Amino acid sequence: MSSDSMRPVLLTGASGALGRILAAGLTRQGWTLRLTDIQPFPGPVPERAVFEFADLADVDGSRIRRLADGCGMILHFGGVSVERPFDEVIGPNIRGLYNIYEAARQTKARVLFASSNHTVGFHQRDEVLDVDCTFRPDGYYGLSKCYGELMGELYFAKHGIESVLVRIGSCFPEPRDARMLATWLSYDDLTSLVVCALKAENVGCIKIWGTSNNKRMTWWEDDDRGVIGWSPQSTADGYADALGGKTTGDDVVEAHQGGAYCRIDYARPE
Ligand code: 15L
Repeated sequence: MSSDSMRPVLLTGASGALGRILAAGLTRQGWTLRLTDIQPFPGPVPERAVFEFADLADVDGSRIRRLADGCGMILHFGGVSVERPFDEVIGPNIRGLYNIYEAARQTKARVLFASSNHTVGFHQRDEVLDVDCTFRPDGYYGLSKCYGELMGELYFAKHGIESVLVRIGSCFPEPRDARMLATWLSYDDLTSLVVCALKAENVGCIKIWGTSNNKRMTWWEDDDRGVIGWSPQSTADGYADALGGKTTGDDVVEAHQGGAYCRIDYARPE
């Protein structure tokens, strides 16, 4: 069942970079949002939105459940969003995921889970992957995103809770280096993806590569975007001349899709 624009949508991680883009973009398009984060919302809360603090890692997940009550969909952008030590990741990204999916189960909401390319970061850059490729996380953060995707699959198989699992590449205003010629996702394409996920009927549990229409460098193909009718309009291709040479010179970083995340604590003997 699609989420109608009369029902509120819960957005976690609302105070983060992508949360703020979505809060602004979705309310402009007429969606009513419940925003939540452990950090205060920077700047004025948009019209058609309310903000409430919540800690995803709370052992008692009742606050998230209350926030999700009556929502058609949970856009889950909260949690640790970069590589961090295990003890920092476990609360928000492991316990937090459980709280989100329990809230979805009890309220029958669809989940859009902001997963990451770091679920597959240790694949080589000369591979072209489809969404059912082997997980190769490049750190504890990427590993927590694998867990999130599997949580989505569990809750669909066992409870029929629908999920749109989006493996986001690099979502920034513009691509910043040669790697992002493959991984870039524009803010407009992110917003249109979320709107497609909100409007689609019966999605099941699907996986989508969250990148713009980058053709000059492509590592990822064959996903489920057709199920929600998403077609990204931006492309990093026009940045190829400016950024093609912007590499690090580090063998481990440049060999792998996850880039710099692969290098963190890397100790494998060559
Ligand atoms: C991510 O998953 C991060 O959230 C983001 O900050 C970037 O590092 C991005 O991946 C990337 O791989 O460029």
